Amino acid sequence: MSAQLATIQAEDRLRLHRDGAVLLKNVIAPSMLGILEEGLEYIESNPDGMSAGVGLPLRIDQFPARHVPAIQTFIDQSPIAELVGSALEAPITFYMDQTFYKPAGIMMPSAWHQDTCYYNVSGHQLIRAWVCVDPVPRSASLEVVRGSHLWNVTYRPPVGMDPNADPDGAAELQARFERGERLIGPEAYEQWTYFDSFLDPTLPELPGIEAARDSFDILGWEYEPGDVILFHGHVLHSARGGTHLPHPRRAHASLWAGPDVHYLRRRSQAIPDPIGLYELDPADGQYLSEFPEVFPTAWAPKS
Ligand SMILES: O=C(O)CCC(=O)C(=O)O
Repeated sequence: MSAQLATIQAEDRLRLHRDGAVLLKNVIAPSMLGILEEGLEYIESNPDGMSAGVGLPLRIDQFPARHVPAIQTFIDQSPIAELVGSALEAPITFYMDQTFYKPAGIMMPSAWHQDTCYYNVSGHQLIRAWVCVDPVPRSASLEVVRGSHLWNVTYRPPVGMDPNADPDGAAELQARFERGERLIGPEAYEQWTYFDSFLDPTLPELPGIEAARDSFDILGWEYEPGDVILFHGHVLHSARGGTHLPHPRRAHASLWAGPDVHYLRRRSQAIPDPIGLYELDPADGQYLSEFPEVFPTAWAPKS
């Protein structure tokens, strides 16, 4: 990391573990942001099977680093892995990444949700690193419900097939789950949408946070390029819509896992497993570190 950039401090760790999120100021160099911007622009005009929101004012791509070399370079060469590992004070591995591309104009909201329920993993050491190449006012930036990562509740993802609207489809998904299948298979890499998944009726519905904002302790920040927001995979988070921006809001979010993160087949799975994991057929409870060919250590504390 170059000398002028900031590093993780004890206070940052405290905020991440206590509040579920922390804003790190001035930790990414402009040259790295330039590489990320190149990747974000490339993917915007080169959708693949995992570009769920094409044509909408919110484009979300899954696993973009797989097919965009500039984004892979950003993951490999930016200080993100070191920042996340230093925050956890533990070895970490890369799990997956996403891009959130909102064009200039009125910003689309990103709905309140937790991240964990979308993926076939569980554990307390799941950390997101959110980086935007554009300045973002508080009114369009990421926000979290402070401390909600410690509520010990997994809410239903706000996307997927509604069992009330399609009882036969839901019964089939339920039967497949009971047979021990993953509900999102590797074929999703060819063609995928958020609506292929199951609006798991066994999980509690999300509280109506947006309609009752004053009832929740909502934490958010003005964001400047060079900053990183680290947040816990289980924290409730969103980005507000409605604000007009004269420039796009182009963000990349990577998900990193520490030693306690293990496989858990979920009925609410909405995002495919990392592709290399399918053929290894993990069992519930197996740690990601048991699959080093898919999850090599990206950063570890010096012993
Ligand atoms: O950037 C956004 O609007 C939402 C980001 C998000 O939900 C995430 O990184 O998990």
